[in-house]
Amino acid sequence: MEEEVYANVSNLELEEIQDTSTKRTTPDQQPDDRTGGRRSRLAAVCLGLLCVLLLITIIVICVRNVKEKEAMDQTISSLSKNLTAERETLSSSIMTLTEERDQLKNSNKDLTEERDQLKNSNKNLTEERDQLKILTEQKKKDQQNHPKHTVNDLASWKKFGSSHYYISTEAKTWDKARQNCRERGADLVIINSKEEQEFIKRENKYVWIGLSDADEEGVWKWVDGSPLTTKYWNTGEPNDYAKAEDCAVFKDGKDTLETWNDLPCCYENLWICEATLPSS
Ligand code: MMA
Ligand code: CA
Repeated sequence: MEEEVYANVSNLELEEIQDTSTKRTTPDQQPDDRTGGRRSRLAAVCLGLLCVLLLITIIVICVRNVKEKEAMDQTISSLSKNLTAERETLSSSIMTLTEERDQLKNSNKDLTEERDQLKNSNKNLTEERDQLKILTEQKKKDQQNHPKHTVNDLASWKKFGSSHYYISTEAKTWDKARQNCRERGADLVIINSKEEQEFIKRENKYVWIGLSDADEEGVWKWVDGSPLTTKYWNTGEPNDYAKAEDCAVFKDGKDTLETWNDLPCCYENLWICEATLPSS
């Protein structure tokens, strides 16, 4: 039964199919079918062409992309090379600068030490100089207070009162004469009594004495700085002749006790030194 039913159905279907195919191949419908076939072929060709065009476009884009990527890669690698080189240069110059800085630090340290040493030695030298100054002053004073001359020297000096007197045998200017007296631990004579004036007059010598107004015209002072009180000026003296006479001389061959005259200090005369013995 079942088989019969299936067979009937199959027959029915077959008939239907045959009907349809008979309908399609109707002679009235033939030109339409040909045009449709041509169209679909044309469409297929167009589609194919489009596919080819698309493929070509895709290939072109791909090639271009690859080329661009290559160019970009090259640029990047050259940039990175440059940067690496620059970084190396910079790091080497940093190293050099660091070394230089360290050297400068070192030399600065050395110079600071040197400066401190120089400061120290300057301080020491200044102290030494000041000590030497004091010693020199002291020596000068000692020389004045304790004459250098020995007993033998003194034999050629003339004693009067508590002083010894030396009369030179050569002539010098007033300043040089005074210097010579000081070198002998004495100074040019200071006459501060009538007895002393008489004593020197007896020597009968034309000699410089320790009296001058070189510091202030008309103000006569002895070499120890004391002012002139007891005076033995010759008549008309001191006259500061030609406004050029600031040093006093003791004239010989005078009848009176007034024997002094003022003369230009640059004249060369004998001189007389006076030394006071150390009190001890
Ligand atoms: C004169 C007299 C002095 C003066 C001397 C200078 C001879 O004396 O004027 O006072 O000092 O000349 O040579
Ligand atoms: Ca004079």
